[in-house]
Amino acid sequence: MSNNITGNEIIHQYLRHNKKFPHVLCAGCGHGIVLGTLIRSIHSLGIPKDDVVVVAGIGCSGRLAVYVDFNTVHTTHGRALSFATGIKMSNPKLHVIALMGDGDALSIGGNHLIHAARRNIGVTALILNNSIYGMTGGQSSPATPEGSTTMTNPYGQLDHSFDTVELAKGAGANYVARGTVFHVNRLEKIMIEALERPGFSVVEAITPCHTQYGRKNKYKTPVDMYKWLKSTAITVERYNELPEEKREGRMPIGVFVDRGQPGFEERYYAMQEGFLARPAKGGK
Ligand SMILES: Cc1ncc(C[n+]2csc(CCOP(=O)(O)OP(=O)(O)O)c2C)c(N)n1
Ligand code: SF4
Repeated sequence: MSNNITGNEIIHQYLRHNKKFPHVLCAGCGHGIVLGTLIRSIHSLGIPKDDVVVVAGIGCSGRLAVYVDFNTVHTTHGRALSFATGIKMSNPKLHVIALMGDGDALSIGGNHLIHAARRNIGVTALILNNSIYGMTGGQSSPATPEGSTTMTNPYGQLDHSFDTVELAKGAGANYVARGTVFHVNRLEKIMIEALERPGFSVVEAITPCHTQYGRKNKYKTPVDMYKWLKSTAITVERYNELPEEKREGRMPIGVFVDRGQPGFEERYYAMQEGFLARPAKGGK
């Protein structure tokens, strides 16, 4: 199916416009752009709406599930992947997307993330990384860059920050990619691949939170934040060619892992079939 879908068609086909609008996102927030790429990816793959489940945690990012006309669950903070795992196991034909903020996925839900990756459950984890806890007022998250000013670290964040890609790679995710909301077409391409792949896919979408992060740091306006994404992001291929000293301050984007291994649910049901095919004890 073509992904030439107009804004008007998106509104009528994919959004619950009569229930949940106007939306809660600040002007300049990147979360809506991520949602747009997700909707267009699903549309261009021709996945029926009834076969899609968006499972979100709590946060500004978590609110996105409320707006879309798929099967949706707005779950508890940090537990989107537990719900998503149960849904995928009970009906493997569904496309299950766990939509989480960086606080949701890497802090309170960090343990679930590494074990979902280790297990390689067939879920797409979409992590909206805005470097901060947006909804609750700008506390530091594990993705807040070291040295940044936040509500809880007014003199600068002392902890090192997690690199989501390295974490997902190390834990064994099947497909790992990073994009930004400035590079929308590239992000959409990544999203399409992630939805098509078996096993556990992790897509980190870098999205600006001007309200809680940018204003306390060097990015006074939303435009400053988008300029920052434009100047910082570089394809992983180009990044790998750079000498070590030139990598400082650059953020590689693109696909980092693409293993194509079967998901946990596939292996589980294959094992079950194997058991069922065995002759009953005492039988001939
Ligand atoms: C168990 C639990 N702990 C804490 C909270 C409070 N809480 C709600 S949203 C949130 C942080 C959201 O940050 P993030 O996940 O990064 O998403 P964002 O709002 O930035 O999109 C927190 C701590 C909660 N709702 N439930
Ligand atoms: S607080 Fe930040 S993450 Fe939340 S809606 Fe506003 S800009 Fe977006």
